Amino acid sequence: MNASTSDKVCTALDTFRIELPSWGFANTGTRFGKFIQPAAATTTEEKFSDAGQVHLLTGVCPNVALHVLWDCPRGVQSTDEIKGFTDKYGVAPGSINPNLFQDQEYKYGSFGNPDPSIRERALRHTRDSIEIARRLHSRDISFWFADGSNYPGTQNIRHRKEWFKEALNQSHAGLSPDQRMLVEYKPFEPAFYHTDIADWGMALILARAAGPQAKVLVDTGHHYAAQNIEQIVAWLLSEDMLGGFHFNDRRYADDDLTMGSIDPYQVFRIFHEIRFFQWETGKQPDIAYMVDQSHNLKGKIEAMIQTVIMAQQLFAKGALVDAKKLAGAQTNCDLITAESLLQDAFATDVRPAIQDWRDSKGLPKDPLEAFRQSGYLNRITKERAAKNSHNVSSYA
Ligand code: RM4
Ligand code: MN
Ligand code: MN
Repeated sequence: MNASTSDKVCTALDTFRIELPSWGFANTGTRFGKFIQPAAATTTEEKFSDAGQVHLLTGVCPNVALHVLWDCPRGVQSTDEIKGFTDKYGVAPGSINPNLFQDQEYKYGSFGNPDPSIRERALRHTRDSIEIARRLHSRDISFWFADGSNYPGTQNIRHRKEWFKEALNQSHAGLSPDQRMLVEYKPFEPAFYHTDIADWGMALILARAAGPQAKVLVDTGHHYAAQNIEQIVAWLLSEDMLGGFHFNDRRYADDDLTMGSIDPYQVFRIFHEIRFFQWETGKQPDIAYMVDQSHNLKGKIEAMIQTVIMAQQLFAKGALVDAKKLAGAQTNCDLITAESLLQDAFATDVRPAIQDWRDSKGLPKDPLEAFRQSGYLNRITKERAAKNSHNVSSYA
């Protein structure tokens, strides 16, 4: 690798940060069961502690996303305790995720529920979540809705859409000027006939209706197989409506596997579209990069470190595409040249340059090995094992 290539990698990495999900450190499973890990985090404090380790060793994960029902058991009152974790563990609260799917009341939906009193309850939870975000100095409130129906004819799709518009608009009214609202979409699960916000077009319409501080969140696992995700990204960028990502990989559905484990080229193409947009327009879109994964079988902290390493590699490769040459090749319809520019960047081994970058920041060259050497896992396994043997987390 020549010096200018490694410069490009380093400059790109300087700008790259990725937020970790608190729930990625907790015991999770499938609808068939959970395999309990003795070292899994069961309290919010333990989640901060584990995320702090990932940040300590990678240097690029200063924030932890929180799920209100799982991480703020006392609602707004929980913020006093959580505030103290930032200094203690070196990571600050990131996006706040209202939980509008777990309570019994939400059986037929939250903002899309035909019962106005349940919609009102969902709105109250949303307002509390915005207040939690304000107290924790979190900018983004990130909405994912499980709303939908399982059988044809059982719900009025148009009415539900209007209820969503109304409630998201009312939620938006409660934001502080510096806060944002991210609207996530997902085609199916848990609803298997219709989902109220099933795709990026629906999320876009609802985000626009909500107000100027609302943007769309792309969870890479929330698409039908073979859907062109980078095209969605390109469209959202050009509409100034891309707010952030939930990264994970999948083979079949919303599998929540490790980023880049199945199709790293997909993530590369997403990063490339973002870089290309920046190069062409000179704009710096405000995009929150976040992980949304559930490590059922892998060790949770190791899986998270592995994810961050992969994210950095793919982001760095995305920065190696020669945008000027690519623009020329596209204009001339020089197909092989254009495609090769992407393929060559993707094929570049950026790992040595990333190691140098880590070294220059005083970070371990191999964060995974450093974690294994640190003794942290042994310590928490001893501390948490007895408690975890009978503790089953609430997350699916
Ligand atoms: C959903 C969606 C949300 C996440 C929940 C746990 O499928 O991806 O972002 O918060 O799962
Ligand atoms: Mn998600
Ligand atoms: Mn998901």
